[in-house]
Amino acid sequence: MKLFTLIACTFLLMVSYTAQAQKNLINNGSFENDLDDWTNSSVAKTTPWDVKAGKASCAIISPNTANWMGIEQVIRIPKNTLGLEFSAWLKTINVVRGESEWMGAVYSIEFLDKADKKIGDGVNIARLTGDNNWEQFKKAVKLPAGAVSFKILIAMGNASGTMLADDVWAKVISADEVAKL
Ligand SMILES: [Ca+2]
Repeated sequence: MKLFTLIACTFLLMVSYTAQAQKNLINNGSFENDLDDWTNSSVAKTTPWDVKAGKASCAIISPNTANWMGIEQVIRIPKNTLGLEFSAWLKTINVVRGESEWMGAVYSIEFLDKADKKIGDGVNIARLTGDNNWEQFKKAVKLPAGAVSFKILIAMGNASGTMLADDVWAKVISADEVAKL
């Protein structure tokens, strides 16, 4: 009986550890709650017509290449985190970028220090042009020194056309996974 209790407790601990590791740090990354928790959200809309999961996705429709039209979220990094994995499902329709190579339908991360200052150049996870069907873009990143939070950006960066996004995720990865990076 004692052994059974021990096994049951170990199992419960493992389940709760896994649940912790699998937690999405992004709020409303599914866009099921309209654009709640996203800043600068006036440049985007949620749509029920073309979704990856659930009942809604996020759409950014840009008429020309003159502006940066992006939504953002700043998230505090949990204590003792060594690395994070970012992912999102993206789709583009007829995206034409401006002159510079960094322009396009963009999914990027910036790490911020305790003064909310950007550390380094940021990490680009996807930069799309043209037509692309729903595809998941994923990148595991080792935390730079001094990073306290990260900013997630989904944007039509000086590009015209339509970008759709759904199931935006950021999760803590284990020391083993970070060692492999
Ligand atoms: Ca959704």
